Amino acid sequence: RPEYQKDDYYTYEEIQDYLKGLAESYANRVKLTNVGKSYENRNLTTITISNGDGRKDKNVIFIDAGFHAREWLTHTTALNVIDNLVVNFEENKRFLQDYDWIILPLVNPDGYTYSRSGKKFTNETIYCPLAYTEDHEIKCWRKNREPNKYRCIGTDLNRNFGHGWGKGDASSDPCDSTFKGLSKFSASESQAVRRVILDLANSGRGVLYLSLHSAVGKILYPWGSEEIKAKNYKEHEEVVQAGIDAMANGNFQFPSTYKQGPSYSLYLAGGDSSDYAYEVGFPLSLTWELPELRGNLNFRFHPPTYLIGELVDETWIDNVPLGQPTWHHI
Ligand code: 0X9
Ligand code: ZN
Repeated sequence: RPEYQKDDYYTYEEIQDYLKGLAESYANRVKLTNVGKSYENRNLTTITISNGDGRKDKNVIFIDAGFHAREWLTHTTALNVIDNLVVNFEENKRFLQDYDWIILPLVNPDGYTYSRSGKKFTNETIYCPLAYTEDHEIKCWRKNREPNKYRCIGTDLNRNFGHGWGKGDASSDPCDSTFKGLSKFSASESQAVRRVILDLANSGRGVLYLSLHSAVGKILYPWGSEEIKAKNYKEHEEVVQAGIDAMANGNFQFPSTYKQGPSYSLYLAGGDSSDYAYEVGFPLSLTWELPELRGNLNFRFHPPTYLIGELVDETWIDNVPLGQPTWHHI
């Protein structure tokens, strides 16, 4: 049986192997779909997880991770969700009673692979500045790896979506870390995520979109491209606060101190994926910014491997009662 190891970061190949192993061992509850290819031709693979009861009309929770190459904790967290729903099925099957879950654990495999390729820093925590404009450190790479026409490499996939494209903190300079791309959805990776989002929105099954990022320690809801709160912001705040409270009350040495708010409260930036998912019909749409701190240690995007276990466990609290969330399409 494939078992998810929480003591190191998986490579792209290890993630693919892990997913394939699950599909073989749990064929009645797991389905893999290649939803696109990265610029360098790596597979973008979703895993669809059900309880195997054959119902095809359930609401869907769609989670993605790894938009930004350096945010290593995000795909690790996504793998932990997968592991809990598939391998720890007995403990968690109530979460699959009314929902199917679709998870895309690595949106930007080229950028991630590149960010691991530095010789010097691979096993070491280094502090990357948030607004990184020059790629002095391979490990701090953020964008995809698609060359731009004249100079510099990479598009910021979380500035490449169609809603509010180019607004706020989104750059037109291909050398910047927040380069929005030559046009909306110019990157094959953002096209792939859009296809999944549209599929689920159009069928009316998509109820929660959750995009995992790091390392702000804040859970964000629309909008990010203008200073307006989502129409059903109260529903967002309720759902998010329940999660934040559960994590704060978890039995951890350093209880987390998440905040929440609309995306623009972090900074105004158009073209992100959660604004897009909300616009096209997901009634709940979140950007979950994992933390950069544990106790006194600030690790920003690269938690030391000994902390992986507690950081991912914190995000999966299964001893709270299942509430009855409500939502309204906008
Ligand atoms: O800038 C981003 O894409 C996200 N932060 S990160 O540090 N992970 O890069 C935040 C996106 C939130 N959305 C907006 N502010 N529009
Ligand atoms: Zn990010």
